[in-house]
Amino acid sequence: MENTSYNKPSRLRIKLITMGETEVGKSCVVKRYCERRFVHKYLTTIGIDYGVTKVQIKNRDVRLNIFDMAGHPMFYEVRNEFYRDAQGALLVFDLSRRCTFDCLDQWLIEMKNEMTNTKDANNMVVCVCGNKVDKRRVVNELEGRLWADSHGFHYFETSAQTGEGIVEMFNTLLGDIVATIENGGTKIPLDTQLGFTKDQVDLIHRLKNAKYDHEQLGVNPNAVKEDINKAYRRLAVLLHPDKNIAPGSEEAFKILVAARSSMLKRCL
Ligand SMILES: Nc1nc2c(ncn2[C@@H]2O[C@H](COP(=O)(O)OP(=O)(O)OP(=O)(O)O)[C@@H](O)[C@H]2O)c(=O)[nH]1
Ligand SMILES: [Mg+2]
Repeated sequence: MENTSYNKPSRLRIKLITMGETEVGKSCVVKRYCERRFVHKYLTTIGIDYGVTKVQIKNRDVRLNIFDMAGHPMFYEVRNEFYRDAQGALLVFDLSRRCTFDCLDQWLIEMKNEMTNTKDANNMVVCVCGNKVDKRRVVNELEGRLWADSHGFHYFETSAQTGEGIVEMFNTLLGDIVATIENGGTKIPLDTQLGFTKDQVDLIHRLKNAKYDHEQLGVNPNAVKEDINKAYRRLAVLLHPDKNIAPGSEEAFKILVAARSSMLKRCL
């Protein structure tokens, strides 16, 4: 029999869900994309909000079904049924509230528990959305990107209030879902390597924030010349400009050099 769904680029149906703590702005992000407007007044989602919209992605007509979940724990029993068969998810946190970022792991656990088919869970396209970028942030972009990157997810920073980043995020998410469908349902792994590792970022953070030179170098306060130089060489490799393009690495390298000099001076 002729495979009409392949010959004729028929209308696709996509199921998208939103996840994330209550009040992070999930409903507002969806509204901004679908209706191009913003609602200041907070109206918590009761269980689930369903919406459908038609979009064009990669020259294909797409019927987009959005299941906007309530983030509050009391609605768990209602929302848990809607994970099944979802092809994509917006995992939203509020850049101005750290606890909503710290909870992202919990949302992944809930998603994996509810998506009984592991294959579906692994092929789900996920966009991590740091929302409320218009407010004073407490989670920095690097932390967000690293978390998303380590899970093979996209990362976007958005504001449902101003509209910043919203269209780009949906275009990327939906484009990837369509690509997954066209690939027979298997997600194409993301090439989201940041070009640096968590160890490198942690080192930059330590060098900038540690109070004493020995803490910066990660050695004993009474370390001998040999240990100081050994620690220095190991860390210098991690910060080498050819190997580390993480933001702040140049400044961190200068701090490292200064820490080594001051410790060596005390050894004389
Ligand atoms: N400043 C600012 N406020 C926002 C933004 N997005 C949402 N809000 C506000 O945050 C509050 C919560 O937004 P909702 O979209 O209802 O949050 P939700 O994540 O859907 O919450 P639940 O349905 O309870 O899970 C509302 O008062 C919004 O006006 C944003 O980008 N910037
Ligand atoms: Mg909501």
